[in-house]
Amino acid sequence: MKIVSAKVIVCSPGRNFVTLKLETDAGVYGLGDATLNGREKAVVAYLEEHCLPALIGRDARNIEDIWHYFYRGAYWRRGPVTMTAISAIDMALWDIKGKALGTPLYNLLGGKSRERVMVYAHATGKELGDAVDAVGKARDEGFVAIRVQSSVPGVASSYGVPKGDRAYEPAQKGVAEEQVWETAPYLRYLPKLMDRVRSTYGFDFHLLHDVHHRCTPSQAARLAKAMEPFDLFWLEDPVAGELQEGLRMIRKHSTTPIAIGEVFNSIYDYTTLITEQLIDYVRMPIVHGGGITHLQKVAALAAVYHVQMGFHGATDLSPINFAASLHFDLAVNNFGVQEYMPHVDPAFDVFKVNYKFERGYCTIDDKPGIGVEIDEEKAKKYPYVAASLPVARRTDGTMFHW
Ligand code: CS2
Ligand code: MG
Repeated sequence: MKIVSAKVIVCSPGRNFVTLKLETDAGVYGLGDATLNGREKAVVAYLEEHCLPALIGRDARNIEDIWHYFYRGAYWRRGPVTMTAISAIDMALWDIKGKALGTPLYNLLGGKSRERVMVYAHATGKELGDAVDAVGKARDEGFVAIRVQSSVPGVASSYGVPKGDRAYEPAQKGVAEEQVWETAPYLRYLPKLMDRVRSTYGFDFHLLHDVHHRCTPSQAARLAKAMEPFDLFWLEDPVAGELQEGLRMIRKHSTTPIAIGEVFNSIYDYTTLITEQLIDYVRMPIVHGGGITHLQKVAALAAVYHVQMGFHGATDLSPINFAASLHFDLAVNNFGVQEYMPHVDPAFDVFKVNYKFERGYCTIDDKPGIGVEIDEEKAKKYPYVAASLPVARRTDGTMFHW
């Protein structure tokens, strides 16, 4: 089964998405998500200049060999752009394999370990009261896992709070917006927010929070300990994860479960974190972490150390990635939770999806492969818009983590 054509489809139905389409001489084609928020065109160039020509003529059935061809063959190892390109190729090849065999992707990953996938909602508020109300709304919608974020009094801008009434989208047109952040008021504020949530709604649902890389290891250790009375399902990205041993400090002081790695892109970002049991959940998504082939290896290593999967699932990852994540989540034994941010309606004008949300869980149908289709004519209606993620500075102007 030879690959006879390969192309990249860029569109912006509500936000930018990059999709790879591989077609074979058997008339079967596959789709892969290649979206990297704020760096979309870098991945497009990487694919078009350095991958697509080398894909033509290859046997689409040889997924493992093609993965290593583009990983080792690049010579320059890893990084988000390279690994997102490899992820898209890998997803498209698994999509082809499922379609060629007439079976949904989860069947190729060991079949179902569960019938549905627990997902978590985003509950966000400009003020503490709004955030608490948003938790109530998510509970009314049936979510059993809810992430809560809010603005921080005295801090100019906080992660995760939408502007106006629009759906949350961090990337804004043009050059990066410069936001101002301070961690000290956040450390004082967060326990108040969590206390209000738990005292309002109790403990019969999973409560999550995303620190978004903004503590030092000692601050994170202090925060994780302060969270213990609120029984979090996880505290996400407590520190910038490049320094894997930085997580040791947190583990020494707290039993609050830790999730990390939405900005990671290979198993090597996790080796210390997993083998020293410094984390509880893997966040690295299929679209940035080397695809299904590589995430299988990550999940297997994680399982040995009692670490579970908790894929990133923000709306800046396309519906193709979300569907692939659901297949993966259905199959792995060490599944934790799946992030679920519904895409805006224009996205579903372009992407025809095969999954649905129902009272706190997602299910996916038995279409062969990943099962999402792209309407290329509709995609042309939504041209690419250059956009950038914000940057963050401290109040004295020092560059910080966004
Ligand atoms: C966040 C993301 O969903 C999350 O956990 O960390 O919203 C992240 O900020 C965006 O995906 C960045 O593009
Ligand atoms: Mg996050």
